[in-house]
Amino acid sequence: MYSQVITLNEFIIERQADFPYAKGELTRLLSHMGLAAKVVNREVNKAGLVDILGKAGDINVQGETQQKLDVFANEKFILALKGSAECCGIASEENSEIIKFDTELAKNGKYIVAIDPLDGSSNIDVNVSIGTIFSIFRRLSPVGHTATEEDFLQEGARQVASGYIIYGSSTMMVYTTGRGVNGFTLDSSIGEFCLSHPDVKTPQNGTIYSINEGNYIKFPRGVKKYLKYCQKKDPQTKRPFTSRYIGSLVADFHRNLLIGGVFIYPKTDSSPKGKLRLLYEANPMAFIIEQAGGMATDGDGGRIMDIKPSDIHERVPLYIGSRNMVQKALEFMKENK
Ligand code: AHM
Ligand code: MG
Repeated sequence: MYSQVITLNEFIIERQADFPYAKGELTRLLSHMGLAAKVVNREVNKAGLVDILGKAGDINVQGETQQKLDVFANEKFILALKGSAECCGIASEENSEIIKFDTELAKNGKYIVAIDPLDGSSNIDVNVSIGTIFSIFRRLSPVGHTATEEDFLQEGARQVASGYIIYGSSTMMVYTTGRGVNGFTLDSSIGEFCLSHPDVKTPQNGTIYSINEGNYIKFPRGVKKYLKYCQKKDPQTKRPFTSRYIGSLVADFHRNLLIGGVFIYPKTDSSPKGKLRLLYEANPMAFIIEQAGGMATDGDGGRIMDIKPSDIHERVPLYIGSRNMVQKALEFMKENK
């Protein structure tokens, strides 16, 4: 049976019409992200062959040094974004400073990108899902010059697009430009991301909570109490909830987005800002969850996307997912200060 397949590129070109003044720059940028994702996906799929193909640092048959996968992913996304000619700079988890492109073409790019090229990298060696997370802003500095740090220190509410790629049992790209959330699954037989999850909406209520309970002793009182609430039997609210934690933000987030749940990475006494990074982990996911009808806060009631960053690698506590679950967790936080 023939059914109409919409590829990522067709979809983003079609969607350009949603922005009457758009000149196709964001479209090109997003399609370059999709291309780099395919290259990284190919390498991720080979990760299990490391004993055959060689470890990071080894020389392969072509005389090239094998790279660590996160370094490889970082390079591929940087190359793709530089080549897109729409992006003038990048902030990456892999680089302590921002990367300012200095070619004439790139200096004329209107956008900057914050990226975690390979999130959940501790899961690579054990064949568990990993991902890429990205966030796109319009630059503040004048076009024609190199990017500045201020370009990256904007509130998440000013993102023009964000997304993630999950390298899992299938590879998907999920993104938003502020007009809903759409997901594309990579069909490796044709090498294209195809629209598989149009207009994703996350359930208002879920039955999954995702948190690293190994850190329980260090959690704020409100989180401890919320966890007890999740575990308490109450058929009316479908409790006890199910605990699911992969340790790859992209994979935990993706599951909860589709079937409903809450993901929490709270602050602790030893990490007063939590672990996750605002620019390339919390903000892009917050944009997606809000567009899907969910919610993202820092646990003190502040909206993630309202935070004005002061450092490109700053961390933030993250409570994200189904609206009613996040709100309930916040209630516990407020009552147990
Ligand atoms: P990474 O960017 O170094 O991979 O760390 C981020 C990851 C997230 O994907 C995940 O949610 C979290 O760290 C897991 O941390 P922990 O092992 O402390 O639970
Ligand atoms: Mg990360």
